[in-house]
Parts: sequence; structure tokens; C-alpha cells
Amino acid sequence: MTKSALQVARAAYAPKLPKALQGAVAIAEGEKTQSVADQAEIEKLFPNTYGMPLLTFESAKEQADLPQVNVGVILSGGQAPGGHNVISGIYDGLKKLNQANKIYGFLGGPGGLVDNEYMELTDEIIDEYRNTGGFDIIGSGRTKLEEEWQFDKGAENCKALDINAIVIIGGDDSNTNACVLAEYYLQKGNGIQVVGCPKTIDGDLKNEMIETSFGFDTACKVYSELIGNIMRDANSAKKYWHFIKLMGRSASHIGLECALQTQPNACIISEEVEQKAQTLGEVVDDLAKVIAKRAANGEDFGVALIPEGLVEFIPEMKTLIAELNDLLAEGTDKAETFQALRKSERLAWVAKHITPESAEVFTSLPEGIATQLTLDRDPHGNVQVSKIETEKLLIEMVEKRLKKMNKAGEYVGKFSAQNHFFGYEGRCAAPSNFDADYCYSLGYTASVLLSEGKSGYMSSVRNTTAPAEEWIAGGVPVTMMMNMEKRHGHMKPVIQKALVELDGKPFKAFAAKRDEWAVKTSFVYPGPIQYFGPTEVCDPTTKTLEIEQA
Ligand code: FBP
Repeated sequence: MTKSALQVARAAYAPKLPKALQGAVAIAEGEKTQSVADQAEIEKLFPNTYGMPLLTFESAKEQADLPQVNVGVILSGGQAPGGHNVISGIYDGLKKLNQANKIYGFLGGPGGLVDNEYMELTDEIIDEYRNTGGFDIIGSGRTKLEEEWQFDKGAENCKALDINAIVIIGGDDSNTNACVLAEYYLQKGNGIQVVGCPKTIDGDLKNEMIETSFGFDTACKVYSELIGNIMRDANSAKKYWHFIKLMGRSASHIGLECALQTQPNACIISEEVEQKAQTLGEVVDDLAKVIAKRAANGEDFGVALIPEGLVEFIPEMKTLIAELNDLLAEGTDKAETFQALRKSERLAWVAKHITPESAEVFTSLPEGIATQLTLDRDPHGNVQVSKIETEKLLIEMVEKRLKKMNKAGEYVGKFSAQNHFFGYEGRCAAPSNFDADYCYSLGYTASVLLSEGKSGYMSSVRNTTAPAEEWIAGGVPVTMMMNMEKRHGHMKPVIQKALVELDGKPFKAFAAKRDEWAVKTSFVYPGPIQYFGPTEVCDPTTKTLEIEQA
């Protein structure tokens, strides 16, 4: 593989570890835990993994002798910067604890465990991938592990390789499945442990014990660089409004973080739209008003950030999507009928099979958007919001609104818009120093949890705005993060997704400034991630964490 100069120089970077992981490690057990909600139901479903204590690592004088543990690693779901460092952290941690430990990678995501696609990881392979972006070391996938036959097949494959532990590196759904798998293997008594690591650029796997999911920092820095570049272009040419959709699935954490970094003229926060029960028309009105105000100051340009999942948070759209999910749920007769129809017949057929209110919304949408809403769901049953061109929808609607405002004498200006979608651009960037250190520490933590015989835990590294030396590493029982939610029509135990909290400090910091940023051009140009240089330029993490932990 030809390597860039950065990749070569970056390979030599030694990720920083918390003090407790730098030498011999001992585990301190904390309080027994409870799930965030629905305690009785979750305890019943997870008799072996419910209520386990929080674990914190401490420096020890001498490393206790730990048994050999052979580990299978799985990357699950969307790519996030730092995945390779999680794996190198697991690798280095396990080898340091016991040279005989072996590490395998299951290929192409959770499906690799079931299909017995694997490779053994060696020094040579690991060294190729240290501090690089991407998940290409073993590949990722979205196969959902939820059926007993998959668990049994996975156990059979592990036994054949003498693997007695699995690490699942994934988001909320994948970690939920990791815990279900841990519980199942404990019930079967087959001796296979399972731990998880919190991954997702979306930033929505987050709670008291998991301060941030890995990849969020780097992805937001990449998007903020791009947004800053566009802002500078907008401020130079002074002729375009740029509507930028940002990845992040349901949650608006990425939009909020990028807004805090770059100070755009508008940034929609889906969670606020939902709280105010705004209609699509009202969202459009708000944008049009900002555009009119700037135009009144002679500024026919600007930048608006739009969260990827917005449409799911607009009440009438949410109802429509829920009806479409039920109508088109995989394996149903209706879904089969829909698939068998000619493309030209599908939208009219859908409109006839949903409530009249939703049919009205559905038929009022531009054809392209309506079609996108009927596309395949992901394996977890979610609408693939990255495929819905909300930024184009909003431009079209804002343009119409401005024309009306112009006729009413409420707007004089020239509206010309460009649309962008930043998502895949940020998911495989070389991890920032923060993500390189954080991911390596998460992986190292997982290796200690497994060597100590733990199962049903997630790696946790906290106190992350302090220097890495002072980070607190340990394990959090996954059941602690769970509640019961409706999925595919049934109540299921799942890790609670963390959306933007409107009474949280980061949102408040944004809300306090947004009116000023709307009218007065206050753009900030963060520039590219710096890997080498002064610590205040290279090491700080997100504004979100900085504000939360201030
Ligand atoms: P995860 O939740 O698996 O980390 O995925 C994150 C994400 O990047 C979302 O922001 C986005 O909506 C989705 O993946 C896109 O999925 P795909 O890569 O399958 O197109």
C-alpha cells in the first residue's frame, strides 16, 4: 500500500493513555447499578448481566497473573474515525497482559462472526493501521445479531478458533445486541465473554458514564473545516446561500457542535423543532425570516446548517414516516405488493394505504423526497435519513416563501442557493489527537475487562477534557443504559439514544448567540485538523464536551 507522508509520520504517534492503564492495573468495584428506566422488565430479561457494579481501573503495584484470552473483534455499523486505534489498543493491551493472547478480526461486521469470516491480527497488520482513519483493517457491516441461531453459530465459530471473548465496536443498537449476546452466552454457560465499545460519529451514544462516542470529535472537526471554507467563500462572493445538511441520523449533536465551532447564520436543531411541534412550513418561515433580515442589510448570502434527521422530528412528517414504516415493514404482504408495483405506480398506491392526513402531507412533497421516504429501511428498521435530500427540499420551499414575502413587501433581495451534504467526508478521516488517544484507551480498557473475565460491560473512559493522563477508565454494565422501546411493533430492551438536550449547556450556549450570528456575519474558520504542533491547537476536544464539563 502506498502511504502518504502524513500516514508515515502519523504511524509513529504514540497515543496517550490514562495513568491507570500505563502500568499494572487493578479493578475497583463500585456501586451496583440499575437501568435508566423499566428496571423490573430489564432485570427479568437480563438475569445474569443486570445490576453488575461499575468498574474503575486503578494503578497497581504488580500485575496479577491473568489467564489467556483469545479475542474476536467486530466493527459494526457506520465508520467512525479511530476504529483502528480501538483495535490497536485491544491488541497492545492483550499482548501486554499475556503474550500468548490471540486477537482475531471478524470480517465485514457482525455477519463475519456468523459466517466464520475472520483473520488473525498480527504485529505487522496492526502497525499498518495505527492512527489511520477507516474501518478497512477488517471491514464493517450492518448485519443485526439478534436471532438465537446466529448466537449459536457465532459460539460454534468461536469455539473452533478457541476464542473466548468478543469485542463489539458499535453504536447504541450494536451495543444493545452485544449485551443480549453476553447474556445469552452466560445463560448457556459457554464461557464466551462479550464487551462493547462506544462508536458513532452521531454522538448519540452518550450518558453519565460514556461522555462521548468515538469519532464524533474528528468528524465534527472535518465538517467544521469544510463549513468554514464554505463560509469564507460565501463571505468573499457574497452571492449564495449555502444549505448544508450534516450527518448524524436522528440526533442534532453534529449540527450543534459544528455551529458552536463555526457560528453560522442558521442551524436547525431537530430536537427543538419537535419540542415546539413546528410544522415544515414554520421551519421554512424561520429560515426565510433570517434570509430577509440579512437581505435588508444588503447581505444576500449566508450559511444554514440542517441536521440529517430533521424530517423525522417534524410532527406531521414523523407520523407519516411511522405509517410508512408499518406499511412497508419487511416481510409483510403489503410490502411485497409495494415492491411488485411499477415505480410509477408506487406513490399513488402508498397514498391510498395511509391515513388521509398523512396522505395529504405525502402528496404535497416533491416527488423525489416522497420516493426517498419509501426506500428500504436499514437492518434496524430505521429510515435511511442520509438518503433524504432535506437540504434541497428546504431550498425549494424557502424560495417559494421568499417570493410570497416579496409580493407582500416583506423581502427585497436576490436568493440564490447551493446545497451540500457532509457525511461520508468525515467518517474515515485520520483520527484527531483526541480520538487517537480516546480510541486507543477504549480498546486498552476493553482488553483489561476481558482479561479480568468481565462480560456485558462497555468500555468507559471519562474526564475527557482533562489531559489524557487524568482520564478515568473502567467498565459500565450495558444494562445500566437500557430502557424499553417499541421496535418493529414490539417492546424491546435498548440503550437509550441520547438526543440534544434543550436544557443542556451546549444548546443553551448556542441559543444565546444564534440571533446575533443570524444577522451579523460572525463566521469562524477552524481550518484543518492539526496533528503536530502546540497542544492548544492539536489536543482540545469538542466544544460540546468543553462546555458540558466547564
Ligand atoms: P452508525 O450509527 O452506525 O455509527 O452510523 C452513523 C451514520 O454515519 C449516520 O450518521 C448515517 O445516517 C448512517 O451512518 C449512514 O449509513 P450508511 O453508511 O449505511 O449509508
